[in-house]
Amino acid sequence: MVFFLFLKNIQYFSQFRIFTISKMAKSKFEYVRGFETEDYLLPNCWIVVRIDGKDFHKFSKKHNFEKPNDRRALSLMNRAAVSVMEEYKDVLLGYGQSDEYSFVIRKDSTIYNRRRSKITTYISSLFSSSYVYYWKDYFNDIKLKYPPSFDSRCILYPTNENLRDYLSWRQADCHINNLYNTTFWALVLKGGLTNAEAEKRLCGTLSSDKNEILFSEFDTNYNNEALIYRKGTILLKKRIKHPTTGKNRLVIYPLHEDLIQDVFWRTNSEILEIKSCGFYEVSQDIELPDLVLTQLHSFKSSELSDKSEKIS
Ligand SMILES: Nc1nc2c(ncn2[C@@H]2O[C@H](COP(=O)(O)OP(=O)(O)OP(=O)(O)O)[C@@H](O)[C@H]2O)c(=O)[nH]1
Ligand SMILES: [Mg+2]
Repeated sequence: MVFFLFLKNIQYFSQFRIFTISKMAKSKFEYVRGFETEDYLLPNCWIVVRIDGKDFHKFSKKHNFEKPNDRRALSLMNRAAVSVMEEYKDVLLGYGQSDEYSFVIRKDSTIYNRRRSKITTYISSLFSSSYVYYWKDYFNDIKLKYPPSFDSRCILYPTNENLRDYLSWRQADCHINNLYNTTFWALVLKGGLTNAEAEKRLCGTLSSDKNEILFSEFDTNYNNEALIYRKGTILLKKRIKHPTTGKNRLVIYPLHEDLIQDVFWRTNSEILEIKSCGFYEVSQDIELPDLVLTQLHSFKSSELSDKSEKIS
């Protein structure tokens, strides 16, 4: 028995390449490793990683983001999120709005032995570096004035209902903030109010009041505002038919739809069924989103098989 335990220990330590039969060879500092704590996530739960930009009210000002929404900034967020989803095959869905992105990792994932710190730090650092890497593709000659950073947290959801409610919460938040910001900036930029006056005017108003202000004072029907602003962006792994070659290609496809309703979950049933991707019928009369076109262009034949393996 003692010998058996001894053998097990050999196996354990050799994994960390510190095994040595002689105790003398270990440094006297080795004991500090014992202070490190393990942080394994519970099995069989959906893992959601949400990243959020640090001080983006300042970052957006410094870089003159358009108000209330800057299309370039949102597209760059989506591009960085695609990098994360290309790298991590267990991420089944991404949802982004404003300066935040949520990534849903399949509940049966064994990624990094489900170690919380590995998962959150790798995802936020890949997101941050991709944001910087692709900056010039979206902002052209506008210089990045300082390096942005994103925090990251990890939340576990034991049921499908909890997961759906989480995503519904983020999308409802997107709607509430966007309606507020759209009305606020209409009052300031078109109505000539100061920021403080606009804030006061909106204090205590309901959604219907804001809709009415937009409609009656600024000739704006909120329901006609772009879906990307009102619903945020849902990224899903989909097989689509390549428009020119006719071949099936696996891409990360952006949708700007209502994910609160059942129909979204029926149409994209692969998510809750924990399948690695679904099929997306691209209608003949719509153009593929730029985000998909860039993925198709970057698929050189050799890279393609690599990438497909990674994310299928
Ligand atoms: N003008 C403009 N601002 C944006 C846009 N997207 C995000 N922002 C700014 O980013 C902020 C994001 O909100 P928060 O994450 O709550 O605020 P934060 O300043 O990032 O603060 P922390 O996340 O706590 O560090 C918004 O309040 C806006 O000021 C955009 O498209 N246009
Ligand atoms: Mg933020």
